[in-house]
Amino acid sequence: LTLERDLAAALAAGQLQMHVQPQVDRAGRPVGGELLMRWPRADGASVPPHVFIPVAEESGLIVALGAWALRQACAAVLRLQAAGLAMPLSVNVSPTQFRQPDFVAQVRQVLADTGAPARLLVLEVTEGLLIDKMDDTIGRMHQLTALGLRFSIDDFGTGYSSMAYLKKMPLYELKIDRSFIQDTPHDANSRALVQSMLAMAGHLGLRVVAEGVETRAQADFLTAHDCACLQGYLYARPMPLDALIALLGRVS
Ligand code: G
Ligand code: G
Ligand code: NA
Ligand code: MN
Repeated sequence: LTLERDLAAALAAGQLQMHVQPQVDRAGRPVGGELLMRWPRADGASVPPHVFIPVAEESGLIVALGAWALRQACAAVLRLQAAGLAMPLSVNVSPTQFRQPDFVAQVRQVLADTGAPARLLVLEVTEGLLIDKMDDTIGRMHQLTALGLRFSIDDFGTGYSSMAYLKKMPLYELKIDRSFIQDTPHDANSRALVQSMLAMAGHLGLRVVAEGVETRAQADFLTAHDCACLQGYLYARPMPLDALIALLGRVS
């Protein structure tokens, strides 16, 4: 309860931050990024999102938090574009946020308010979104796709949903969960699963991002099996947007 109250206060006081973790292509060139929320507390301690996001989900605060995240994502896309670094950015959308009756209207409004190009925004949703009200979810996804946004399935392979949704949904991308990447290439089962996910995505025409790439051996295995995009500590940790702009400015 204290955490919930502190989080609401931090949001109101403008103390939350959005960091961005670059995503790179097979040659290691940055091609996009994922926005990740950060809550640095006044006392110097930082509360990790795997602690505060579930609290926000429980309390409903995720709706306000998610609206803020979406606005931040639009601002970040515009700032990158202004720096000559136009690239798509992904933002996590929680199931509760997505199921708000006015979610599509909210997205339309934030695009109109900010002038951010929808084609540079990717919404990351999890398989948990697909457990119920599948038709409603798909309908919304089509409405948002019509606005120009794209969808990514986050933590792919860890949900309990069937794969039937893959043939019904307007998807752009799968993100292979880092638990599979972690045990690749040394563990034969993980290797087989990653290879199968890459092949399946290829046949479905979906882009794949491998999450949590930490070692050269993992990157080599993934690129050898046609993984288009890699994200992880091997390349960069999540960082403030200014740091990314400085980094990319030096590279290009
Ligand atoms: O940033 P990582 O370091 O610790 O994130 C942990 C978890 O928090 C991940 O599951 C991630 O998807 C989630 N998360 C991070 N930022 C956001 C956000 O802006 N919105 C939502 N809904 N989840 C987020
Ligand atoms: O659930 P989601 O995929 O949105 O969360 C991304 C999470 O993964 C964030 O917490 C981010 O900080 C973390 N992360 C990103 N790259 C790496 C990595 O290479 N290794 C590990 N262990 N975590 C990572
Ligand atoms: Na994510
Ligand atoms: Mn993920």
